[in-house]
Amino acid sequence: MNFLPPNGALNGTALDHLLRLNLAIVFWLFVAAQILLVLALLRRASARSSQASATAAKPSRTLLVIDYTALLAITALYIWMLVSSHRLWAASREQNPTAQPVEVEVTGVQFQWYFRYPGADGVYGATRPNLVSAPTGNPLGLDPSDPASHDDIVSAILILPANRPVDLRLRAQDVIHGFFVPGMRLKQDAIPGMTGMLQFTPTTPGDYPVLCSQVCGLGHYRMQARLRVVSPAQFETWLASRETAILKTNAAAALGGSQ
Ligand SMILES: [Cu+2]
Repeated sequence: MNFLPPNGALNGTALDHLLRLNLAIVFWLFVAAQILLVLALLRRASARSSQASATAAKPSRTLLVIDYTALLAITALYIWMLVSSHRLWAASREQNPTAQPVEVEVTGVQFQWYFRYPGADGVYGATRPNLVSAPTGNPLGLDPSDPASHDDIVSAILILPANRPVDLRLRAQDVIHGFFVPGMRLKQDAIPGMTGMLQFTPTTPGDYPVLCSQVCGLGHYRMQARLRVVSPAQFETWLASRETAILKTNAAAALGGSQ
């Protein structure tokens, strides 16, 4: 039975495996706990009905040893679950150290996701909260006085090349949003005033929904975007076309300003 959406990330299969294993472990622990609970109730009921003395109902030494051994085993199991999941999370960073990562900044705003690419200079331009103005085409508040901001690409769709590691910077403008891409097995909160980091490697081209997993306001239900994984060549073409469009807009603005 597969209850998960199709996976498009490099470490998705390992994450799915760990998720299923952890679910199976906690399921059987739950079943065992219920059985023990019922057995304890039955034992107490039979002791009462046979009018046994209080000493007879006392747990034996063997039972105590079994109890503490089980407790230690369960603690060790939980520690193993914690360590194995953390190791897998950390491994996503080291999967392909030779390939140059794609850098994208993700910003959550009520009720929209914005994706910013640093452009040809590889540097994110400065942003100022007082310059934020979605109606005039500056939803992130890019500061035009910072030259590094001139080639920054702001997009409503997240386009990424297949088989290249991705470094995401997570930000939020207003409230806590949850960046959630089920198809990439990614989920992390975007918190105002903090920059979160997230790494993954998309492998399978296609479209994947980007959701918000935190109830962030009345429009939370429509806070959806799209991740499109394309071939490296298609990605470069898209980047170049966006760069050209931005340079044209900048040139037109400069011309308008000088007149
Ligand atoms: Cu949200």
